[in-house]
Amino acid sequence: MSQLRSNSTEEQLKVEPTILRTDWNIDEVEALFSLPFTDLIFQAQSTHRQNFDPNSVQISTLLSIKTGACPEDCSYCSQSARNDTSLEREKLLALDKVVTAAKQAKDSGVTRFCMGAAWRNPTEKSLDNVIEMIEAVKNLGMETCVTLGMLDVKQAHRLKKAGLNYYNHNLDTSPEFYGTVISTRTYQDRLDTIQHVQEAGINVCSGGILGMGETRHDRARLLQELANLSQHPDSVPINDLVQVQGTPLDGIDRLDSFEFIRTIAVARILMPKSYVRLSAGRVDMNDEMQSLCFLAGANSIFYGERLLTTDNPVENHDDVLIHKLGMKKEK
Ligand code: SAM
Ligand code: DTB
Ligand code: SF4
Repeated sequence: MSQLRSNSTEEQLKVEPTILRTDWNIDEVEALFSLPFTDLIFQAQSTHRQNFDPNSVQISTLLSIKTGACPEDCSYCSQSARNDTSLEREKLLALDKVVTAAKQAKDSGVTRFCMGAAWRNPTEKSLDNVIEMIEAVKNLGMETCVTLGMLDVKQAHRLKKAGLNYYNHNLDTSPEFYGTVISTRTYQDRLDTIQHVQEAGINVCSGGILGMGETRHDRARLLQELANLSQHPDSVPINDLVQVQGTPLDGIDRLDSFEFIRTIAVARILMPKSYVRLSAGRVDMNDEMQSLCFLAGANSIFYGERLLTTDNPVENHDDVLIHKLGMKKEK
């Protein structure tokens, strides 16, 4: 005979109607992380179903428009001039190359095109060039996203005027762990850029990287910081560290898969209406793990065989997985 659930379990599984909170305290966030795995996934999936079509996945394609020689010292990054990686540097791409790549992405069903530049921040001249790219990609009928480093208020407004849809700027990790990963830009600098983007009326894409040697407390603090911004980011990329030879973080112990999935689930619960993107690191995840991430509330991926400088699953593999799961690409 099946056993009846205890009242306390019933309590844990009760899903409240969606309220967008920006006042999460760390004990609440850590309590979510500590739930039994199936209870956590159940709660995340229930939240997800209240706010999204659970079988739909948003897809974006990335293009590196300026590669390498970055003055920042992010210890995970292939593009920092301080990291001795084998990456070939490239100046800002010509407009026609960007348009060709965007057209290709559009032909394979992608609706959002994201352009990334290895800058600490854009100069006014380089922003002029990026604005031309944004306008050209928009003319193809695609949504645009860029990630260019720090922005001041005026630059954020210029991008808004150009019609930019999303700006990606990650917090990367907790404020406490941050200093062990990057020293050339402060956490507050990142918060300031996000605020400038939000105030200009551009959708914010902000998340972080897991598997850099941080603790569960740091992962909880990262999500708490994101969820307690004055407005939740519209999209929250959760990256699994891609270990790149020549970077200080190469060779670090990989994060346990269940801990990664738990982090996705907690992000979904804290930020119920945000797209949670299963971002870098998918080449090292099997299909079952990615499926659990979708079950935990991830509903967006980068699609196409390159991220910025590293590999991503080939399109055909993602198409087969999406089909196998009975999911569809969001239009
Ligand atoms: N240079 C700009 C900046 O850092 O703001 C924009 C591009 S940067 C490559 C965008 C984001 O990619 C970083 O904030 C980081 O979260 C993520 N990223 C970079 N290298 C990564 C890696 N090896 N593994 C996982 N995520 C990575
Ligand atoms: C984000 O959070 N992940 C993307 C996007 N925003 C720009 C970048 C991932 C980069 C992975 C390492 C690389 O390919 O260089
Ligand atoms: Fe430069 Fe961005 Fe890489 Fe940091 S993450 S080194 S800022 S390209």
